Amino acid sequence: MAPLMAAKSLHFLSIILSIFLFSSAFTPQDNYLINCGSSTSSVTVDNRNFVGDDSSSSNTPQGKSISITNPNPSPNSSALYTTARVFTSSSKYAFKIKSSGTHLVRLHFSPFTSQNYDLRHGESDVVANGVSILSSFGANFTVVKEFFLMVDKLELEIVFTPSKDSSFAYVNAIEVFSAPKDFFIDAGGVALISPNGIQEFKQNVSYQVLETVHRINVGGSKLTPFNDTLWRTWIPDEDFLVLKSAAKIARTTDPPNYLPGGATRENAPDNVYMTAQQMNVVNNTMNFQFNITWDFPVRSRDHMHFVRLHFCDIVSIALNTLYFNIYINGIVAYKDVDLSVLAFHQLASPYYIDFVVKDTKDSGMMRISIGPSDLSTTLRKNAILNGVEIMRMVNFVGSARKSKKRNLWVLVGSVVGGVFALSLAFLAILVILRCRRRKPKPKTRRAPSAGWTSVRAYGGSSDGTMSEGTALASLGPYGYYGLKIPFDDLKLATNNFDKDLIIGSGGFGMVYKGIIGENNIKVAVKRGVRGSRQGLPEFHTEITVLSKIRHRHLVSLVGYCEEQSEMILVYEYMDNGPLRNHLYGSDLPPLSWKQRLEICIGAARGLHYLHTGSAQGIIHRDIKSTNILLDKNYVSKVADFGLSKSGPCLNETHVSTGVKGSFGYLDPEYFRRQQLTDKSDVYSFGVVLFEVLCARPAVDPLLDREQVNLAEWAMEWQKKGMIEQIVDPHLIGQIKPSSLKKFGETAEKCLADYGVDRPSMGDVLWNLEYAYQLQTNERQREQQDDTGAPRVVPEDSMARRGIYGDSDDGTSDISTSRVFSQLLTSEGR
Ligand SMILES: *[C@@H]1O[C@H](CO)[C@@H](O)[C@H](O)[C@H]1NC(C)=O
Ligand SMILES: *[C@@H]1O[C@H](CO)[C@@H](O)[C@H](O)[C@H]1NC(C)=O
Ligand SMILES: *[C@@H]1O[C@H](CO)[C@@H](O)[C@H](O)[C@H]1NC(C)=O
Ligand SMILES: *[C@@H]1O[C@H](CO)[C@@H](O)[C@H](O)[C@H]1NC(C)=O
Ligand SMILES: *[C@@H]1O[C@H](CO)[C@@H](O)[C@H](O)[C@H]1NC(C)=O
Ligand SMILES: *[C@H]1O[C@H](CO)[C@@H](O)[C@H](O)[C@H]1NC(C)=O
Repeated sequence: MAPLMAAKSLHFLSIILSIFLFSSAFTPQDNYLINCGSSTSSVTVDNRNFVGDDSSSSNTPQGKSISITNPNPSPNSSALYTTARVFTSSSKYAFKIKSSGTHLVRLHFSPFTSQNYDLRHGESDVVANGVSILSSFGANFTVVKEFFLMVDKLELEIVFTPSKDSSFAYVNAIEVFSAPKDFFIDAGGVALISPNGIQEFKQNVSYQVLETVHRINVGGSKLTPFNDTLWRTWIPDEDFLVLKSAAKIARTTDPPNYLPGGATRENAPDNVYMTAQQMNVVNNTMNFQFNITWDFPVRSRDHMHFVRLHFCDIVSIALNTLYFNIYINGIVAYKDVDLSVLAFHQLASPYYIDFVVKDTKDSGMMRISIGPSDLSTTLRKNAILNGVEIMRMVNFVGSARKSKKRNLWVLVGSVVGGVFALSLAFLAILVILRCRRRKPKPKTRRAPSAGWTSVRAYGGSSDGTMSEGTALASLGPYGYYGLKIPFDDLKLATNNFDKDLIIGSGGFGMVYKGIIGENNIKVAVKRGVRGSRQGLPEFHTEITVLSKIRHRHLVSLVGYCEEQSEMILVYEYMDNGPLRNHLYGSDLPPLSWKQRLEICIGAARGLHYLHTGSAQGIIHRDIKSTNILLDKNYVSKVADFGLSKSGPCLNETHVSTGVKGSFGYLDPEYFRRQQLTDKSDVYSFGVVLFEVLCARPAVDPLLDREQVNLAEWAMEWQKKGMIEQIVDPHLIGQIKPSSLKKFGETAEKCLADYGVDRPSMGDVLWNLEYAYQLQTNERQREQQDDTGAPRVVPEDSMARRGIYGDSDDGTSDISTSRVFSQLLTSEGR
């Protein structure tokens, strides 16, 4: 009981720690919060301190202005709104900028009447670093205007000028602060939705100014600055729903699984991802042919908008069951969205997709719909949406305008009209590189092996395509010397990166199926997002690591291409895709117990080789069932070394780069020691073993609390000696009790809390082989094996032929001999 409790509390601790690690509050590098017209040194609003801007402070604007105070402040209203600064001519606030990049600018307007001014009659023209962000702006009630703009200089100037119809301008409060890094990143490839359909914008217009128009917590309640990581306000979606009865609110109480590469808490707070609208399907026989539609008022004609849609699959009970379409203004903007793939094969993992929308009509609305995809099965048709942000693309900073900047703020009133027209000529392409999402693929069909859409799916095959030899010095089967492959050949191999050939997507970019060389050999071509800063180190790591190792159970690198800022890795093709797809969440036939054991043994062999076989001792760091791929003969291979690090330098690099493993597989010891070791791989592999046995994801947030985490839940049953209770129903009656016992014990040892208590991969391999022997009882056949070296897994013919030379390091022979002798003496271990 005590160990169980300890394990549980440890697991709980690790959850707390992981929440802590992933959620350290955002602290902007530049952070100016001004309480305009106030002489008070500081007032605290939503946990932030706003400072006054009277003449004694460093924030005083240059130019003619007056501080005024509301003689009758409403007790309800914010402390910020009891004072205002009134400008009777152009006045300028100048903010020193420490960190260049996107900044948020919020201007608060809350009109009141003082002795000399009725602020309801004030109208402001506002220019920020030469860009007109507001023109003739007046308000009869409190309004907060929010802008995102790139500041790449040492100063941000905000100039207030009375509009030509008014004698004064005013403002109550100003916020200027740095946006989180990578909030918007130029990388090209965002979809532009217009009445002409979808186009891809290749222009790189990084200096766009965005004005927030709508920020919606779909299915949820109003969120105030107090609740939001960037002090934003989110409002409910109800009033925008065209047909309320089409939608039904979905809610979860579990916090979202923020994953590296996905959306962050800064993109939207937990509460946005914990609620959604889904299709209100009244009964199971009902026709699913309907959409959920929202209409958002916008300035439509001649305006462009940036739209960010937030998703988090809190409705599915299994992966790869939810497919839906997104329509914007009646155009298919994204067909067959598969959040399981986009969000790294985890449910309840936040993600978002960006669009640029252009409307030529004057409807005054932007219509966003979601509806079921043809890919989903009738029983599970659904569509969800968690959040919407719509931002008007205000302007651009062109070089021509920059040169005229000195006069600009005087002339701004007359310039503004032309600016709106001009802005049409410039398009913003704002992509979150971090999430590396690609533009929507309206015509993309899923590849025939539909499940083969792992985040970092690629692979090799063991079917003999390598048997011609890939010695680096000789002409390989692909017709190349060495590993470099010309870009043109890859274009040819993939039909110019044909979308229909996409077989996977994720972290690094897209994965295409290709046919290469004179022998028409199938390959997987992993093309990095161009200009991806984050991908480059992983790209080089992968080339370095993979080019050095050849092993039957490790995915082989065929070659790479680093021309014209392309980063492409080419692997052999793995016909049967990731192991996970054969376990759950797809229509693939279930694997037999014998097959599963063979697959686990193969993967263990590959890992064992990584840990011990090469000179450096490589730690994989991201072992999971999507990184174990199956070739056409169901031989398993470990894939994805992009995250691998060799042992010795791990400590420093790791701490500085943060958690890179996957949720649900991560070594709990990581939280104590901030360090991953080869025993961390053993832990992750233990989770995979239980995944194989129970055919369910490592983390399934929609299950009951005690079942959410597979490691925790399976360990409980294993320790009670009742593991058979949670075995995949497909395996019932197939597994011999002795084999199950051995397998369960092996997985249990892998999941020991402390690395030192876990077996080495060599021991794991040995025990799995024993479990296989107990299942198949193939003693006679082995004794007949005339080589005298009994094999328990399918014949390793290539190693026999010496193709992989000394890479296949012979440890397998040692371990199988041990198994053999153990069998002969009929002892357990
Ligand atoms: C102040 O709050 C009360 C209660 O919440 C509300 O009835 C009243 O209308 C509010 N007054 C103003 C001026 O907003
Ligand atoms: C505010 O109200 C005044 C008079 O009450 C009106 O003249 C003005 O147009 C209104 N302004 C806005 C922006 O609605
Ligand atoms: C948001 O913050 C307010 C306090 O301002 C709090 O009362 C409310 O419960 C919070 N809402 C959520 C959803 O966290
Ligand atoms: C359930 O579906 C049937 C068949 O489409 C339909 O006739 C019936 O009205 C539905 N029930 C409800 C409550 O909508
Ligand atoms: C959903 O909306 C789109 C765009 O208006 C439309 O083309 C499609 O037919 C609708 N789907 C259903 C099932 O009504
Ligand atoms: C586009 O953006 C990249 C990265 O931000 C930058 O290096 C490049 O100079 C930009 N190109 C243009 C034409 O602005």
